[in-house]
Amino acid sequence: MGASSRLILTVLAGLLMLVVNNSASPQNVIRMGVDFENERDFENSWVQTSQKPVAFAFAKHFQDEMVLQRAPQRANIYGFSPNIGRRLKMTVSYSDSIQSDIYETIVKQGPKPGVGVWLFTLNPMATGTTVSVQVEGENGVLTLSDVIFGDVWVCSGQSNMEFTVNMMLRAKEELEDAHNYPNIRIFAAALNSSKTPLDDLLAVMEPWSKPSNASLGGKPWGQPWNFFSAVCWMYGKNIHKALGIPIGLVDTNWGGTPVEAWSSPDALAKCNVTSKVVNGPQTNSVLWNAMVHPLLGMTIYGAIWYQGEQDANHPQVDRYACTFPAMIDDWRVKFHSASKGETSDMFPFGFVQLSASSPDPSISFGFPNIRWHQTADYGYVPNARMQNVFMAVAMDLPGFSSKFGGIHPQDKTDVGYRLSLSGLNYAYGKKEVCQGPLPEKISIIGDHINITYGNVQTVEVRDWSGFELLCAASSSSDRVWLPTSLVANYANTISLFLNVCLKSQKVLGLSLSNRAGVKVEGGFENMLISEANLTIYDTFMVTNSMLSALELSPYLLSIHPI
Ligand SMILES: *[C@@H]1O[C@H](CO)[C@@H](O)[C@H](O)[C@H]1NC(C)=O
Ligand SMILES: *[C@@H]1O[C@H](CO)[C@@H](O)[C@H](O)[C@H]1NC(C)=O
Ligand SMILES: *[C@@H]1O[C@H](CO)[C@@H](O)[C@H](O)[C@H]1NC(C)=O
Ligand SMILES: *[C@@H]1O[C@H](CO)[C@@H](O)[C@H](O)[C@H]1NC(C)=O
Ligand SMILES: CC(=O)N[C@H]1CO[C@H](CO)[C@@H](O)[C@@H]1O
Repeated sequence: MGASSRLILTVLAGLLMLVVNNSASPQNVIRMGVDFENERDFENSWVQTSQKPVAFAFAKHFQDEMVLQRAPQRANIYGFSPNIGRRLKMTVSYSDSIQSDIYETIVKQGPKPGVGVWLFTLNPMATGTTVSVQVEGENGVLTLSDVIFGDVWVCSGQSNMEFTVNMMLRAKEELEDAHNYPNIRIFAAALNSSKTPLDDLLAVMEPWSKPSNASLGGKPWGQPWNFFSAVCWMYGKNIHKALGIPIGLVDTNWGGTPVEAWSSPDALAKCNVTSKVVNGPQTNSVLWNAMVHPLLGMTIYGAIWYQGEQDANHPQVDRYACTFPAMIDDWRVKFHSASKGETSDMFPFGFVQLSASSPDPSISFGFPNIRWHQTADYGYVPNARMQNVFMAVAMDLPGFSSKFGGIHPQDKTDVGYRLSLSGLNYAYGKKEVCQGPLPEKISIIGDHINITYGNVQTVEVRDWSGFELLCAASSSSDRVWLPTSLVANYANTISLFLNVCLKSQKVLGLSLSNRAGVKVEGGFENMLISEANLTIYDTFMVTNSMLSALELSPYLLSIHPI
């Protein structure tokens, strides 16, 4: 917008304000919908689009029964109109009061000729407030009914996020229980891609609904990969039960897609991703364009993510350490800007660390690398690179015999529960045990090796067997995993027999069985740790992050109550 037209609009807005303030309406005039101070940010967020949403309409994800973001954030409601320059009036009516609030805004020129866009920013609304909304334009009235204010979470990623409630273990119990949570509302975007960023979803897979056997279980009944996401549901349900607040879940995910497809060109540029591979929904930025960009103006509380499998096999798997954190940064910047500052530019972002995919330790599919890179190579989150980011470990919850394939574990109950504990701790400031113990120090004396954990007072040992040491001679090909056992455990230290390795051998690694007694995939050979870093016969201290890479942490203190 040029300086002169900007000035004219500002004057016009002033006049409108006067008109409204001087009217004798009994309704409260809360706030002008157009906030000219943030105009430029908003403008920048509406970029070129191939769509022509010329009808007077809400953006597709504004529907009856939706959740809008509660106070202290202010929710945005937006849409399209052919009548640029036209004044719009929005009435927000409370379900429990005769009061209503009036808002005003003006349809602005959108990025495409003839396509106007409008946006209202509501007053902060208390938790649980229920309203109906009317937007009056020249061509009619748009309405939203049964809108409730709570926290809005976006759920994204690939197939393990797409994986539905009706595919999970305990599906029957979940579906039978669903109707008990009318203040959790669910919405799923359709699977669509686009070469250019879109301002509106192309289609909706599941309209905003209250949870029920049908809405959570998908239609037609039993069809997998439909709706609704099991991890998204379990996460939202646990947060709802813990805090008692309405929760809106916005499901936008697509199986078999890499992080690059969900990343804007800005995010990819940060990691020098320049490949121009065009391959359906795996193409760079196409899901960002069609399934994230249209949502940016909506005020949200946070996002959760379960993805990485598609990047594990990539020849440049190691760039995930850059692309994943860069995508999180970029989403935060863009949601913040397009929501006119209502969505935090550091909104909480939670993810599930990849589970094990094969019981054969020689088969790793690059999963250990991705697990490591999911933490920006720190081994834990939050960390200096990934702030306000939290995760759930899933390494010990594999689904080797899952009927949907070994990379799709069916136990989504535990994963969703762990992620919600982590979310309650990091996104809501509750004190929850949500981290496994992180090894801080390794010491060797004689034939014992001590591992001391830094972030816990006591380590609970559930099984004294199941430990293995990776013994290696000088040649790197000459390595063998040999069983060993605990000899003692002290408050936050465990002590293991070391002498299963020969005196001439180095100890390169240590592994622990999962709670089902299954040796999970992943030797230390797969990790980004060279032999030199792990000559622990010679070195008493190894860094925290290096040891976390050994994936010791999930096993000794399970956060799951058995
Ligand atoms: C859920 O819906 C399916 C399909 O309509 C039906 O077979 C099943 O009995 C329903 N379950 C409950 C608890 O209503
Ligand atoms: C978007 O997805 C829906 C649902 O799968 C499909 O019907 C529609 O054709 C898609 N639109 C485009 C433009 O791809
Ligand atoms: C990207 O390329 C530039 C220029 O070659 C280089 O300075 C920068 O370190 C690279 N960044 C990454 C993340 O590889
Ligand atoms: C292991 O830790 C225990 C408890 O702190 C200590 O008594 C023991 O000497 C340690 N052993 C080694 C080999 O460091
Ligand atoms: C983290 C760390 O100490 N890395 C070192 C591992 O060993 C290689 C080879 O000696 C070093 O180059 C790394 O700096």
